[in-house]
Amino acid sequence: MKFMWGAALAAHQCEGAWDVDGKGVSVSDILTSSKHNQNREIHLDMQSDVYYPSHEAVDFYHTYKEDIKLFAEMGMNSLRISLAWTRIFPKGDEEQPNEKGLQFYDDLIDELKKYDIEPVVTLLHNDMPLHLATAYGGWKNKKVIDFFSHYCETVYERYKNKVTYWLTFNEINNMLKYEYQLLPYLSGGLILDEEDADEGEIYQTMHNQFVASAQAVITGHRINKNFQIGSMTGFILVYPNSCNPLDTIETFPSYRNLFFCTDVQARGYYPTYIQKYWERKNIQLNTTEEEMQILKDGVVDYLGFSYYMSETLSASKDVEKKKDAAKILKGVNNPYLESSQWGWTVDPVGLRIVLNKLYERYQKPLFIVECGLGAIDEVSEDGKIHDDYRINYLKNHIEEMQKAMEIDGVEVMGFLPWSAMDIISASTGEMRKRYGFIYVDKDDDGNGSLKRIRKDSFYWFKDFIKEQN
Ligand code: BGP
Repeated sequence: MKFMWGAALAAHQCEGAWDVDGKGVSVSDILTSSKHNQNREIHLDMQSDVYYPSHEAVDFYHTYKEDIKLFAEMGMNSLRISLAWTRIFPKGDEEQPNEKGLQFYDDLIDELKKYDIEPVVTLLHNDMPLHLATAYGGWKNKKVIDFFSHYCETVYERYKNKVTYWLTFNEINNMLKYEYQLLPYLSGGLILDEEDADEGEIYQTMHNQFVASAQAVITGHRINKNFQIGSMTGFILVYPNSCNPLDTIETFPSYRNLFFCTDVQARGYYPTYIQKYWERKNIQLNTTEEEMQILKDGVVDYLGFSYYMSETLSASKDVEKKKDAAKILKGVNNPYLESSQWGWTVDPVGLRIVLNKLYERYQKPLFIVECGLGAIDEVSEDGKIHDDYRINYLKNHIEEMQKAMEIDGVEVMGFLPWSAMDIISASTGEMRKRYGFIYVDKDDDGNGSLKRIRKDSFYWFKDFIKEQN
């Protein structure tokens, strides 16, 4: 396969059509937008006066043909999509799949193939069936592993001759950012009380996800030995604030939270540092020998990851803490880096460092399946969107990736920036936090024609991809 130049999307952020053709309700369908609340909130009662952005999103469900035509015009040779589990098994625990849901993805994948765009398919991207969260407690319940396995087997069988590249779960490591309840909810279907996360429960939930992910790798390889199945980790690079050795020690927990996930998925066992941590915290996971064997047998073929930013940690208590809107970043301000309008640091060199760290550790192919700049884009008087800031962001990140490949010898499969077109932001539920190459006319109140407009970055990426061929 040649290098993959494309972009990424996720079903619940772009498709809309949340209750169409038999689709069930997913955990992301009952979240408010931060327009109405500072943080996104879970509304189990489905109040109709609260605006649920993913209900319509950017209506990709109905517009995918025109949108894919635009992606093809850009010259993309690949596109990361995700399947909405709820289109295929509306509640998650059914025996029989919903044919209309399966057919939708058949049509979508065929449309991509028509333009020689390789689909890279995420099996679960933050939208598990709500029923599995409310009736079973989400991923902390091991029964969910079996439901997920049944879902994976169904879609593998259905698309085995059309799809080669798969990603199992999106960013399991987000479970550990439980100060922000939204993340364990989206990732693990855990409905937590404020400030009341039980760490043991978080790790148990992750363990069940790792087992399900490894099982998905095993099943996938049985169904089609050519499948390439990867993990997907949200990678935030961590720097020590100074050359004080204690600042480096301060980075250990953050690194361990990241590497413990990639270690399990790429090596197939829990590293000693995490076992020691559990011992200290008196955390006892419920695991079986069979599950540990599944982890071993189900190591991934490649490591997918998202990269947006880095954070800087200090051992000193007297330094001012950096704050970002979604409470995702920890640590202190880094004077060498600028930040996005949402407080996410912009650190292209960090991408080269991440690629090196991952490759040194695993010697497995790496795949950048998300990277991008969330910004407020304005339509200028000339009707165009002059997003030179996004062009710079992407150009700089690509340059660093190329250094990692050419100078450092890192094996990279592709670069799929976030996002192919403007879609709903996962952390804030907003439309105004835009990442796309294609502008979508919709505002945070849900108004707008949904018209698509090519941004300057669209033309830039088109030319860039052409030069690579
Ligand atoms: C990743 C998620 C995506 C995405 C992206 C940008 O962690 O996998 O779904 O949305 O972050 O984040 P946001 O939309 O919150 O700006």
